[in-house]
Amino acid sequence: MAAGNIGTSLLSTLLRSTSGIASSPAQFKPKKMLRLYDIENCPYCRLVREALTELDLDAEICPCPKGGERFRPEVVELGGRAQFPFLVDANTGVEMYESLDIVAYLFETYGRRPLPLKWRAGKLQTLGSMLASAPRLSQGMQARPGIEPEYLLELYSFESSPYARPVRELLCEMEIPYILRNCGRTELQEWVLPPVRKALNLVPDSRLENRRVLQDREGRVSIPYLYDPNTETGLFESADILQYLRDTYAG
Ligand SMILES: N[C@@H](CCC(=O)N[C@@H](CS)C(=O)NCC(=O)O)C(=O)O
Repeated sequence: MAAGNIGTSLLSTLLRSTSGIASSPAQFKPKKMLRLYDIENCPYCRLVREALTELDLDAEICPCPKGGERFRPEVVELGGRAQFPFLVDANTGVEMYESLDIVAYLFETYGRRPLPLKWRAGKLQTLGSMLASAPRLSQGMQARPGIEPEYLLELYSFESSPYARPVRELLCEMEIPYILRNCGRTELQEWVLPPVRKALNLVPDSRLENRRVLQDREGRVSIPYLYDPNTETGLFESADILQYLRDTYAG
């Protein structure tokens, strides 16, 4: 991946340095997958995805970039207006706008714990998220539709990963829906970069199911990881994933 691309992605990560990285899994997991109508570089949507990472909740992401026609009409039909994020929870029948309300809802319904202090200063979080969106300019904002896959792709990601962000941006621009498999960090060893981990033969014993699945399936955990059930392809490395998506699903 181009150095500038990863550089600005890293800057976004640093600007939200303590958010969307570490997980403290929700006590209660939804039976049916949550669905989030989302724009990757929307600062409000970012807050919801950060909370999903922090609670270790997976979600089906329906990308709604500006100019997109694949999922935006569904939101207007369900909620009455084109505003994002929009959460649909088939477990409780809840459908809601407003990022901070959604975050509070997720902590209350699935976290079953008081809203962490930082989330109570909601407006500050929104401001921080706006700063973090700035370096990425319009990446992950405007539609460049790709072919819609038959089965949902699965992306193993955590919100603040500078390498996962460009992948989510491209999926958003191409309006490719996917299952966001959250892989936040719970162990100290997970802060060690994968190549160093490999050299030192460190295998963190994660508490998170997604990380365990990845370790068992592929013998290592490195984020992002994309699994495409349509072609039975599994890929690490953001540059390879971006190339694969363009080669396979460009419109
Ligand atoms: N107060 C709302 C603001 C949401 C908002 O303004 N989202 C923008 C995207 S960043 C939007 O929906 N714009 C309309 C559009 O993209 O068509 C929240 O926190 O969720």
